Amino acid sequence: MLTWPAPHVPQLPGEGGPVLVRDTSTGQLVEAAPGPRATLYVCGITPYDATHLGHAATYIAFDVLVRAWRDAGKDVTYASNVTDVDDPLLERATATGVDWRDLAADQIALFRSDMTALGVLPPDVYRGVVETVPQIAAAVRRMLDAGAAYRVPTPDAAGDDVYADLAADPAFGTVARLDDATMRALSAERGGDPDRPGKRSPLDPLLWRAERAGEPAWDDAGLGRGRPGWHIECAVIAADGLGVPFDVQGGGSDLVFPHHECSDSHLRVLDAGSAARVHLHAGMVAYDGQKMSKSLGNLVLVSRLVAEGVDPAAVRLAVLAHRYRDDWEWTTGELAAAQERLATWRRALSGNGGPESAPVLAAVRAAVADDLDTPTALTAVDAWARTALEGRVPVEHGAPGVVARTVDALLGVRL
Ligand code: 5CA
Ligand code: ZN
Repeated sequence: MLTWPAPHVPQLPGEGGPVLVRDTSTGQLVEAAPGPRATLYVCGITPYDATHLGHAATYIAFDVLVRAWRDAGKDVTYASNVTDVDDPLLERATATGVDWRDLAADQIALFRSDMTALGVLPPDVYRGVVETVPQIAAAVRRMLDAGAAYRVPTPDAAGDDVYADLAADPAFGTVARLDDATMRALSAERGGDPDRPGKRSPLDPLLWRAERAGEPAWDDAGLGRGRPGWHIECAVIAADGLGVPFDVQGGGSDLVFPHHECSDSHLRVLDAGSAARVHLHAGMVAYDGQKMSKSLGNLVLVSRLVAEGVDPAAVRLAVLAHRYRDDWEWTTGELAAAQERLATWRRALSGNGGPESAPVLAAVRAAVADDLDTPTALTAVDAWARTALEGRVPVEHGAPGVVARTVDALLGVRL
């Protein structure tokens, strides 16, 4: 799958230190990638509606992680997916009378232009489900052979659906650590089918859906015609792209359960016990009092803001003003505050000299390394800009250049 152009990342003096993040599963602060390599998988979009600010916030959060790792001298491999065939996409295509492939292609193109505008570093491995069907089918067959999956006859299809047998994985439940009733409720709410007759256990997730009339399907000699389930897609793309175990599994907090719980389980079953080392989740961005979501339609679109003439750097600053793991609500006030901050920074950076740059670089580095604390990073730059504009301190020649490169390299904000 085509990505988008990589923004230029300026070089900074010195090197960043270890990046600590709070693991969703344990609540502990841990080093995100202890070795010289860093591997990250972030769940990509389901392209049935335009990128909204919630998606943007999640991808900006992981972009800050990648930038911090690169600044620390790590060799980073970032993998992501596009869920370019799945129920919500097919339902939207049917409802609007558009071919599902055209709907996906249009929305993926829009996502690329949004990510480009926001200066998000593109993934190194970027794969759609459609182009990965043979590998996913092979993984499902391996799970069947290993006794970790089973077939469920389907009255409305020629073939069988295939489900994962979660009883084959003793570690199931260790990602989200939820009780049974909560898991069941979230499964029903987020794409699962706990009440489907014929399953061994209500939470067992779909791996392969036998062809139904009017739905896209692919041939597989072992499984019959059908299409992949959701969680197995991310397990296969992550394992192919990064190998296992990999360092960080990421996405928005709506993916903790069942999605990451199940994709990790599939990874463990397929690859002898290992999956992601750390789980990291971004909070949900709300609008008009509810989680911003394509299904509710309460969307603030990045593309619309940009079309209205809003500087994408201001959108990025508005997002970075919040701790990535907090839930927060987008308001017009958020944007106005970010625009004002951007204008102040630009004024402060317009001269050749300014207050000492090294403490700002150190403060921004320390803040992002502390569980991606971007609000504190912004405050450090604010303080520098305020002092610069007051103009009462001894001036370091070239300081604005270093501060601008710090903000660009570590926060992705182009001044
Ligand atoms: N394709 C799947 C993941 S494999 C999917 O969830 N797609 S999505 O388009 O619905 O979401 C894309 C990413 O944006 C996911 O990481 C999701 O957790 C995140 N996301 C969705 N809504 C919000 C929101 N309101 N705030 C923050 N992040 C969000
Ligand atoms: Zn995913």
